[in-house]
Amino acid sequence: MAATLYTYPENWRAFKAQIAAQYSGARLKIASTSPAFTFGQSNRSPVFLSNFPLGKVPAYQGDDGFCLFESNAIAHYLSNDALRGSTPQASAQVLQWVSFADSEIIPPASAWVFPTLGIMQFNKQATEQAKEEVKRVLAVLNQHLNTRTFLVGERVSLADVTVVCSLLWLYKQVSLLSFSLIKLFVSPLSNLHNYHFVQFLAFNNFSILSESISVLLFKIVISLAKKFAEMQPKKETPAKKEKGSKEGEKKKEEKKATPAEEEMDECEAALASEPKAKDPFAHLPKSSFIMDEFKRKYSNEDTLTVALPYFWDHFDREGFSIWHSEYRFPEELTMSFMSCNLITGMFQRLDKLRKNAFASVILFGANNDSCITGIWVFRGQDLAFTLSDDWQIDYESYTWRKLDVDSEECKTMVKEYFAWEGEFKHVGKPFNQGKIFK
Ligand SMILES: N[C@@H](CCC(=O)N[C@@H](CS)C(=O)NCC(=O)O)C(=O)O
Repeated sequence: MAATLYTYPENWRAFKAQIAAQYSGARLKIASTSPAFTFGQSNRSPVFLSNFPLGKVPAYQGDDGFCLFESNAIAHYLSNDALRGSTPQASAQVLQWVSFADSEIIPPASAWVFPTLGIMQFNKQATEQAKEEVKRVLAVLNQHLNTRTFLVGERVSLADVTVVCSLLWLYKQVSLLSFSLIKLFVSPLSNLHNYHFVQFLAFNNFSILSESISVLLFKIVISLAKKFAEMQPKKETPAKKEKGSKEGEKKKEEKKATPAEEEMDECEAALASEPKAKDPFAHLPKSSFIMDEFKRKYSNEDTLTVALPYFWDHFDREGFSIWHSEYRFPEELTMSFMSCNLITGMFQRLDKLRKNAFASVILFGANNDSCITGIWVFRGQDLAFTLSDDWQIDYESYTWRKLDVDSEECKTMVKEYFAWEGEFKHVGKPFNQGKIFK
């Protein structure tokens, strides 16, 4: 059976139905752009209104003529039993969370976000109240997820789909508001953050979404960081104070600034401006091994003849450690492009570790038969992930084994992973369609 879902592009309510259909295998055509459907026009036409009297989207029409409005009902209809909850208890719990999303998340989220879109008049007291309410509701979710992977039972259900979609909208909209949301949403609510945006959607990489949620989340965090950086009082540089007629030249000079400033990206800028953000490596004695210098060699020179000897000549075994990583759920690795997203997403999320870590990670194998393993060089003798909440997102999905830096095994692995060639005996698979990340 085929069917059409009328909506507008990127409608989070329609995502619920689209994701449910993707899970259950139901075929669904999306009519979201003209000439098939023009939101604001098509939904006001007599023919549309005769099927959907509210004139709202998403709206579902089966090829058999069956029509349905209300996004939750459409998502329910497109689901399979597993998504709906296969026991009376589970299906009631699914309904519980679907209702929770609609009546607990959406109203305060709307009260918070609508004024910023000009849809509602701004009222400071109402906004503050809405923020508190969102925070309270998300804390409930966070608590629930403390010991669970999914909202209901041990697998994805419509509860996850619905709650995630209602949050997706909130994340997207509020990302325009203020950096304080990073604190509100990302740090204290780490269970929620891990669960929703990384574990669930990112792992499943829904093709119906215009981009994977992990990328979206990354963009949101970046835009929050940017917003925050913009909000910070600008540092008055001497050059600026002397503002004279040669504006153009001055600007160029300012731009040169210090190498540190030059290399700062938005994330780092935000981090740098955070009140007293602690350097998690501050307790370690200074090391003679400069990661940046090694990385420069590695990027610019031949690996086997220059970068590798440089690495071992300069490696500081007291100040650094070497680890082998292996993805724990290879059976979940289906399409290799998804696995690539998983790895690049991880690297993006760990970007702040850039000056203290190096990794060469390889996706071995092909679609539906692959594994992800890698070699990591970390500052210190422990895994760095536990030093910051932000870094823990991916780390539990891997097994980590510290290598004896003097062992032959370590030497071989470092050589093979750095050079992306060799037998990779420990992988136990031919190194055929491997994809490499560093
Ligand atoms: N509760 C409904 C809400 C649907 C709804 O409000 N849709 C809006 C767009 S998000 C709409 O189509 N508005 C058009 C209109 O009011 O004319 C659902 O979840 O499907």
